[in-house]
Amino acid sequence: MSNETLTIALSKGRIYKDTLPLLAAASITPVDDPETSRKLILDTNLPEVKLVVIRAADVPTYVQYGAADLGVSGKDVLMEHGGEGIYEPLDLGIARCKLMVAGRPGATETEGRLRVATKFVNTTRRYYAEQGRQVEIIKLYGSMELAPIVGLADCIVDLVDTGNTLRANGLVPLEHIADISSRLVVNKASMKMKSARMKDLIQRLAEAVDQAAAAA
Ligand code: PRT
Ligand code: MG
Repeated sequence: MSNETLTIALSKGRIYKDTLPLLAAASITPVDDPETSRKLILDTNLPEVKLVVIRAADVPTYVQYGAADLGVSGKDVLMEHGGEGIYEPLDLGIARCKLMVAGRPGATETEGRLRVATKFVNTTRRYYAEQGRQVEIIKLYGSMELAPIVGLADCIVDLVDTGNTLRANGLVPLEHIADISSRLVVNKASMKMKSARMKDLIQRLAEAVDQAAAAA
């Protein structure tokens, strides 16, 4: 996109919903609704600001390669991506949850090599490597909670918010890996090339986050 444009990458669902009020406080309102529109690039009230709406796991990649100048991404997704080519200037404090090991009570007390099902393969490998524990990691793309029930794995590494999903499946949280919230991420080259406008937008979003925190 043109050098005049600032492109912000977002995912549908909770990140979009929670980012909207922060954008509004920074005087940016989308013209189209991504939940109903089939457009992948959404116009905003500001002609020089566009939104691209993509899968959550793709946001860091768009920002890394400069296809988007900025993005909003869960810390879980950033930990898994690795953060190459990306700055993370601001914790937006939205879409909070915890990354946890979960399973049946006592599931991790096994003698043998632990089998861990997750979509967070890199983060899980790092977590157990730091503890010097040998585990077998089984990559899944969703519904991790099913894996211990059907004997595919001893435990899972997944996001937990209320804990209702775990409880409904007879599982409990066992180990806390990380507190998760969504972060503003920015492309390193955009930060240099479009410095003034990027800094202005980051500053406005930071103020919006402070106001939201003060109101909570
Ligand atoms: O759904 P899709 O495959 O398109 O992508 P996604 O799952 O990455 O997107 P989305 O919108 O579901 O999640 C986007 C981001 O929201 C995540 O990357 C997290 O940073 C954040 N977030 C916050 C959560 C949750 N809370 C959350 N509870 N993401 C997922 N969950 C899921 C969790 O995986 C589990 O299945 O909700 C379930 C647990 O919730 P509780 O309340 O029952 O504990
Ligand atoms: Mg999801």
